[in-house]
Amino acid sequence: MLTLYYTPKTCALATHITLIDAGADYTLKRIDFAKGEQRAPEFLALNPKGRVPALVTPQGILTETTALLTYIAQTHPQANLAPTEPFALARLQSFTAFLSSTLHVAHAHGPRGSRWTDDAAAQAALKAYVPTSVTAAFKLVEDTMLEGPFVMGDTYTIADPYLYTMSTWIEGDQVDATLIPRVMAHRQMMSERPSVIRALAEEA
Ligand SMILES: N[C@@H](CCC(=O)N[C@@H](CS)C(=O)NCC(=O)O)C(=O)O
Repeated sequence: MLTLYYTPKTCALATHITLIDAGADYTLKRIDFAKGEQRAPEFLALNPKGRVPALVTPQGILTETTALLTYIAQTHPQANLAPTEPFALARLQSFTAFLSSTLHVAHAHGPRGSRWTDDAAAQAALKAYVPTSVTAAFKLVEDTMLEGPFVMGDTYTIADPYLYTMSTWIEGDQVDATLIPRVMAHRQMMSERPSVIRALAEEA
């Protein structure tokens, strides 16, 4: 049994969808940001980073979406959610690492500027730049990474729920959707998948 700590409308959705895609045996624990539960002592004892997602496995707790997605794929090989051939797996990880380290970080400059500076004017500047920096990251995905119809081409992988999750933030980050039609088509396709519909219903 796996236990996913999540908060609705966050990057934890990617792991949640992947658990369903994998056919994993899982349970959910909701962390309420409005109540500051991510900084409560009980949660910090589990995940000192104070963030979601966190996944409790029989071997211990795992954090960082890229690690969680790979772990779920490799422990459920029958679901075929990640390649095993080294170059193909590295290409997949190159994509998920870009989402984690560039696109997600650009997004976080909006709601979480206090991670980088305590200067109110600097925080406002970081926030004001979000439409520019997040659009640039999505443009790179659109033009150079998304093979179509799935991220890695004809085969669905863990990259797909991860891109879908980030693409649900497009309107909030004031990204011009007309610049990224292939990303928007991928989002529409994903939103019709039973695993995505079920994950969203479980988080509602
Ligand atoms: N690099 C981490 C980022 C995790 C992260 O920043 N999660 C956000 C939600 S999308 C969070 O828990 N924020 C709570 C906070 O900053 O207080 C990952 O990819 O899992």
